[in-house]
Amino acid sequence: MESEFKNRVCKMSRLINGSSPVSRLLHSSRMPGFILYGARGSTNTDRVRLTLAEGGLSNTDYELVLLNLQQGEQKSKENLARHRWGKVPSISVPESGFTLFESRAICKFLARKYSIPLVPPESDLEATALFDQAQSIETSYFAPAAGTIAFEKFAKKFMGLEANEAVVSDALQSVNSFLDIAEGLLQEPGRGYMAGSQFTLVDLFYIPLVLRLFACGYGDVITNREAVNAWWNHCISRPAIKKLLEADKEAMAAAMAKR
Ligand SMILES: N[C@@H](CCC(=O)N[C@@H](CS)C(=O)NCC(=O)O)C(=O)O
Repeated sequence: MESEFKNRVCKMSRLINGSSPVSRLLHSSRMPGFILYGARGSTNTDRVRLTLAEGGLSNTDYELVLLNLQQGEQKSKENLARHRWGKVPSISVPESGFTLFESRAICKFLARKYSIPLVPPESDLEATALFDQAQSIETSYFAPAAGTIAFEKFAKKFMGLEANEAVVSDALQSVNSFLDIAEGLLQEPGRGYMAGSQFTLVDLFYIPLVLRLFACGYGDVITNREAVNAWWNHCISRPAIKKLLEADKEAMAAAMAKR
């Protein structure tokens, strides 16, 4: 445990010596060292990685442990101790023994821990309530339908299974209805983002599943709507997000070339 922690301390040193706001925070606070347990190609893991990228932390600054979902490593005794439902992602903080699962809860925890300015201050009751409302909208009305499409058209391919087109069609209808409402919302004066006038974690929460919609050939649900398309372009033009997505694309291309 001690050498594991020292290892992470070394990994963190580059960040501590840097000059970003996060670097300065780490310099003046206790060593954070945490492990993110995730999986390659997991949209829920990517939600956390995007949050860390926005905070200026890279995967050389924290430890990313990849579990092989095809081999069922998420159902191992060790992972079930961290995540009772046997899924990814989860995080653990070796220093304190603290563990946490559910991607959105992890993102919020990390944003607050590292002062990543993507959540409203809890002292601002109304901004926090609007943020919570926007998050609930994403989780309740968007993610289940978009996740169904991602599962049917993307994940099933890797499992050697056929997509159920009737299920896809229903889910696509739900995504379209959702985006019609989002289009109106984003057109409200002074809006532009899902929780208000500024980019927050809620916007970031959409990114992995919207990318899946594009990957499955349904990008027009975004590009056909003016305000939704503008919102999406703002989200993916953010330097940290752009950099991570480009790196992921290159890594994916390299992995495919090796096959
Ligand atoms: N609501 C959870 C969903 C977690 C989830 O479904 N993770 C998927 C990977 S994206 C998983 O672990 N699937 C494997 C399994 O269910 O066995 C979150 O936001 O973290």
